[in-house]
Amino acid sequence: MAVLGQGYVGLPLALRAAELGHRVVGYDVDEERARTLAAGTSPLEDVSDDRLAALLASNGYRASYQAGDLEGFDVAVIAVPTPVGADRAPDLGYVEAATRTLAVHLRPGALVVLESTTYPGTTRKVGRILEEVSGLAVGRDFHLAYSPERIDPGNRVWTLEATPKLVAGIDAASSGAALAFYQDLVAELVPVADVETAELAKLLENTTRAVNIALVNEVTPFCRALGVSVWDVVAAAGTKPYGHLAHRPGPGVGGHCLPVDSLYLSWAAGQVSGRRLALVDLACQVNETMPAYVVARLEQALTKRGIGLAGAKVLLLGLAYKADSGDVRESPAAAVAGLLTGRGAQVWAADPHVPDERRTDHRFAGHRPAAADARTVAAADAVVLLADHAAFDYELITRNASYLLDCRGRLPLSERVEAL
Ligand code: SAJ
Repeated sequence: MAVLGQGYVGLPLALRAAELGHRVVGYDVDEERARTLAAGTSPLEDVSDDRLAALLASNGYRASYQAGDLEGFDVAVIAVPTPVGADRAPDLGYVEAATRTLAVHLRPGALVVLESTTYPGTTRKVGRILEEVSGLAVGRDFHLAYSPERIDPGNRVWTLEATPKLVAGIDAASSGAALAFYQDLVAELVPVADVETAELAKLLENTTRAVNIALVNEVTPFCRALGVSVWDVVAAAGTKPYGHLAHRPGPGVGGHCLPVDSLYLSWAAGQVSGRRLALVDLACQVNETMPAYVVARLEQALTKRGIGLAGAKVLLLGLAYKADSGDVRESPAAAVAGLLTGRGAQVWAADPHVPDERRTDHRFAGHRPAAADARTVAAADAVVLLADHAAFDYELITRNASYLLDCRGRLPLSERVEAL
């Protein structure tokens, strides 16, 4: 079988299938990634080198960037990125390219499954490309299904195997083939009526989360004006054992899931029904205002200390989009850094999970990499906690910071430590 895309979704799936006896080609267009994998080095914290090496040695798994290695696949899973373009509309470029590559090697009787998060209609579009390139007929000559990925990097409880998996075929035979493929890979399969339902369910899962986060983000300035801690309000509401799902404010909603999936959902609604989802678009806007709110709070605090934002030395802690991650995609830290340098602040940033070479967002351009050590913390006019990595020494930081704005509600408050 083949898995196209060897990232945080495709690689765990490929190795799991190999461990269950499939002979798997892990295909990636990134030659460097394919070579690294072939050499036994895992690019993922969730996949050990030992596990990879064992499957390479047993020939259960093979990494490749050569499309010819896809020849003769019986099952192929497409797990490539589905970002938004500069126009904030879905960009299916990776999906279409992977599909065209795969189609050349499509043979009768094969099963193709799309796992990438996408808008309703994409799986059928994949089917049309497969037909166009191969000359085969979807349904009649090959099976086609959709099964959205639910990989949560770093989650040791809800692993690939443990997380219920939605599966929908474009017809009954395709559903059957896909269910047969996944049944040994995951503990619980959830057959779904059709591919559009499965595509939409995945978008709804993540958009629900983004909208709920937007609600607590929107309530944050109100709590501040009221003179109450939004963190106390959230914690108190969170004690309700039914009908309430606690979410926490933050400096913004990053990652390649929530902000992107919300845009896919609203865009799709606009395309199909002529009307985007106003609530979802507003939630995205609210989440996108949080970096400016963080900077406004910082400016208030510095002004109170007789320090103007222009020229102020600000140390950012955590550039990743969330704690204990090294992923900076859509990270609100980039927006905060850009706003601060735009206002003339001198910005330092410490993030042990994000090496300098990954700070490529243009808004990081004006900042200086730093360590969260006592001297650096003490030298800053203000410290801002954006991603609350476990790796930070919070006792040292709070002891040495002249002012700290905690955007994650993690630290005890004092006259030098404030929270959103
Ligand atoms: N965030 C908040 N407040 C919250 C929760 C998250 O501000 O209460 C922020 C995070 O800091 C981050 C962004 O939202 O910037 C997204 O955080 P996330 O915890 O949702 O993490 P993701 O983006 O990795 O989301 C993934 C999703 N999983 C899949 O799509 C398979 C999401 O459905 C999961 O709920 C989430 O992981 C998870 O629970 O870890």
